[in-house]
Amino acid sequence: MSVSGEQNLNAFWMPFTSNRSFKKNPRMIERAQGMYYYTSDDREILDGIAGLWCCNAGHGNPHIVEAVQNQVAKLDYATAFNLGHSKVFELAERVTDLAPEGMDHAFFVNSGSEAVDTALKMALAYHRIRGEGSRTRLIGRERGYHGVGFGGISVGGIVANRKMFGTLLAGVDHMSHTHNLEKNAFTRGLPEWGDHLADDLERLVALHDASTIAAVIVEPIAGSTGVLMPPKGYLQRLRDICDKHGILLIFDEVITGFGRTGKAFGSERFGVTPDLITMAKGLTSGVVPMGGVIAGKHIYDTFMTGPENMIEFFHGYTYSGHPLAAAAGLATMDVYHKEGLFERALEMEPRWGDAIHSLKGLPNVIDLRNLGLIGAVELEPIPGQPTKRAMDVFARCFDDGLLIRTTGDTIALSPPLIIEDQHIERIVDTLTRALKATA
Ligand code: PXG
Ligand code: PLP
Repeated sequence: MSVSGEQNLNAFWMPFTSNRSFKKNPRMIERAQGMYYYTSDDREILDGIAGLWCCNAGHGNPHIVEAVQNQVAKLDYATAFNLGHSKVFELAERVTDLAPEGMDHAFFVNSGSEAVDTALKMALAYHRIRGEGSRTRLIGRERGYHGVGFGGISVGGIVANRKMFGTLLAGVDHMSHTHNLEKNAFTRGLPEWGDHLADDLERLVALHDASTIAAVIVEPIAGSTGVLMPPKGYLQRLRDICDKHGILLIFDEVITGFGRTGKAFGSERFGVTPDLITMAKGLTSGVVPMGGVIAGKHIYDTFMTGPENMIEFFHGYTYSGHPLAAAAGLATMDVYHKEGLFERALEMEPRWGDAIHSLKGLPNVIDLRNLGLIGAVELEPIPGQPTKRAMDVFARCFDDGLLIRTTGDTIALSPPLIIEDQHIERIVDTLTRALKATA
């Protein structure tokens, strides 16, 4: 604090933020409860994005708060390298119970980015152990987001996240994305057109040869790049092509996990089982940082084949399986289960979809998309000023008591799964006012 009582914002270099604009006109959050944030001047802000796609159980859930408080007093830290504490083993069981059949093992990390790096390394090592060490190539997709580690930005497909950072990982290629407004605008749920886009993987197999490809990573629904729904049948077709060529399929479920689609994982919602699932965010409802990878039994068993006294996977983080994160994760699983939040998301989906699609016809709205408790409003960009229109709507909404997220000129919505009809109405009313005011 400065002598005048004004806080100095200069020292903190803010992530993914235009630091200079923010520091001229800061938006400071003081506390949160349930569906709401409260600003430092005590204005109530409806959280339309569950923090950042993570607070699926809402803010300040007393069961989760108490579990973390008790844990910090009892066991603050213990390494998971050659030591164990019971909660992390229990969490692995709870989480794999929610995963598709045969996905029986969970590895813990601290974020989605670390989860992605971990899954990519598991895929490479898996092939190497099986004597297929030539499979070193990793395939991502245009408009994919897989966090900000070097692995994640290499397989990711966002040019701004890549272009500043040199040559990235070698031996990565990308399939085409699936977003097509000419064919699919204003679709509810999954679009009909586009499952053949999975065949782009065959093009890469023809180019590189399957014997060089280790894994394909995709988000079941691409979140950060504007909420892009997989066309009907696309994910299954990708699975089939991977199987045909011995390529591992990784679903990055950092956003689609833990009820966002109305099921535990997008894999279940879409009926397609990958070899590896990455997770984070909703794993602890955002309360303590934690990510992880869920591996199929065939992956884990492949690693468990060398001499028994040897480390099987030379990988792990100081905070892998941190006691506070494990306690938060366990309490979060309790809340999801006791409050039936995944079922609730599925039950709310039709009303949520109606609300999103009621925005059709408002100024500059060129597409509306929804599934589970995810919604997207795509806006016509202002010519020569991409992202400005959406940022203007963001600023208006915030001043009017609603937090949304924008990416490019798309508004993304992903409320806590405890959302009620009155909150949905408020989201629609506030967005309507903002869209009209910024037209
Ligand atoms: N994979 C996916 C699919 C994600 O959505 C990550 C990996 C990385 O997770 P961490 O915990 O390292 O951030 C993410 C993160 C947005 C937005 O605006 C989304 C994310 C992060 C920041 C912003 O949609 N997702
Ligand atoms: N850098 C140094 C110097 C370290 O000693 C360690 C961990 O021991 C790391 C980086 C990695 O940190 P973390 O395990 O938290 O990812």
